[in-house]
Amino acid sequence: MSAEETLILVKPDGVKRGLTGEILRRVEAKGYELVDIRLVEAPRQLLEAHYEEHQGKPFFEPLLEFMSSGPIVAIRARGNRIIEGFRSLAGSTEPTLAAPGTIRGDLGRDWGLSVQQNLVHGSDSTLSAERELALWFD
Ligand code: DAT
Ligand code: MG
Repeated sequence: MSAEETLILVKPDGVKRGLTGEILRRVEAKGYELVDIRLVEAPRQLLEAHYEEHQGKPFFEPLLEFMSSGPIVAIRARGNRIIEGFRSLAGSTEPTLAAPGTIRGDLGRDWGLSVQQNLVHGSDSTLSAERELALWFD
């Protein structure tokens, strides 16, 4: 299995709470390579494209509003099976249910809002990694 790349985002809640360093530390400690990194105030158009699979769902507007609420740290990272591997480091979508030891499980919780503010995004397949990296880095 050869190395692949994924898109990791530290979402506005993670940046605001000063957790960018802790999140990067976990990615690096796992042995993944940071290839590129940028701080982005994401325009709506970018967020709509990024989350196109969720258009029409009840949390879509709150999600875009949340993702527009502050800067995002976008990371291009590389490693063997990193797409699955980072999803595993991140933990499941709902921070309340995410396993201890994961980013969401250790550092996140439910804020009682209509959208999950769960600190990070990670691409979920090779296809979405390619698509998302092109959106955020090209
Ligand atoms: P993930 O970020 O784990 O890949 P996803 O792609 O299903 O999860 O959803 C994108 C984001 O939308 C997710 O990180 C938080 C929010 N979200 C998803 N499902 C939700 C729900 N049922 N209620 C509130 N927010 C939700
Ligand atoms: Mg997703």
